[in-house]
Amino acid sequence: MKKNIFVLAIFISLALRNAPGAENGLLPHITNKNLFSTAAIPMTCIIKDSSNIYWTVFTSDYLGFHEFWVAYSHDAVNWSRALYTGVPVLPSDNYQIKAGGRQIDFDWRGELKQPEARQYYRAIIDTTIMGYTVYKSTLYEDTDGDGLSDLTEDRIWTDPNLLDTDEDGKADGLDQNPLAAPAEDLTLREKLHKRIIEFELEEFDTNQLVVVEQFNGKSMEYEREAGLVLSMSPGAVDAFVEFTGYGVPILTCTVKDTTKNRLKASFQFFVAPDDAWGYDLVCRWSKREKDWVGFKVFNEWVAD
Ligand SMILES: [Ca+2]
Ligand SMILES: [Ca+2]
Repeated sequence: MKKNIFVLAIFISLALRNAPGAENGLLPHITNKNLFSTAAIPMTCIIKDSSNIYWTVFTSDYLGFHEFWVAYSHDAVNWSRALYTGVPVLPSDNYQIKAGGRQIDFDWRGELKQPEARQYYRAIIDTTIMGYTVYKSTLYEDTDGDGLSDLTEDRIWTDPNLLDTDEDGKADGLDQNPLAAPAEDLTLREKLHKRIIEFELEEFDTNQLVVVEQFNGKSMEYEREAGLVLSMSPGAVDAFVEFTGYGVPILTCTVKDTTKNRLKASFQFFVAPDDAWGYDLVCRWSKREKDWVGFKVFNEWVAD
């Protein structure tokens, strides 16, 4: 059970870990820190279109939800980068996927399994539709030339007309935190917020996009092994959930001062109202050890 492991783990890992330095130069197609690496494309299904171009179709929750992605090839050996389709994977027995000259059609066969629809929280999914058509041109369309298609930027709330949405010198397609520039002069409370969020991101074992709610109105980058992090103000988080529905993990960590130079943090991991957990902790900053010490975790809770 994650909860018990977590209590032990936070003591050990927070104590051992040094604050990591920001890592720049994230390259798409080479590392998996932002865009998919071609090497990581799973060849689960390969179809050929009328122009003899091969298409592989696979599913991923890289941009938050379980959706179809494609890549194409002229020889079925060397593949393009992964292209996001925005088509949700719905619970059905079979799909029929057809690559035409200009479009790719995704059709569900058989009844959608409504009881299983819980994992498809997306508000904008119309489950009465039995299929989607995606025009190939929309898969590549990248108005600002930052390496992310307009379709992708629509999903992750970056500006499709601006190469570098957060103006930190890293183009959106090379930026693991495309909505937040690195922050300087963090207060102790903000540093603890960042430390706890990064600890939880380390524990999170997929590359699914996560949203982090800004603390203290401070937009900041968070280090993570793989996958995007979207830093949003509390108001933007509400709007994001309203627009996309539930399903994308939202991490919140507020920090308050307590007596005796201690800080109290409250962490929350939210996916949906019935799928959330959190805890409080106290600790203090040791000037001598230049690290957080004396962790005490309490008030652990799980939504039911
Ligand atoms: Ca773009
Ligand atoms: Ca940027």
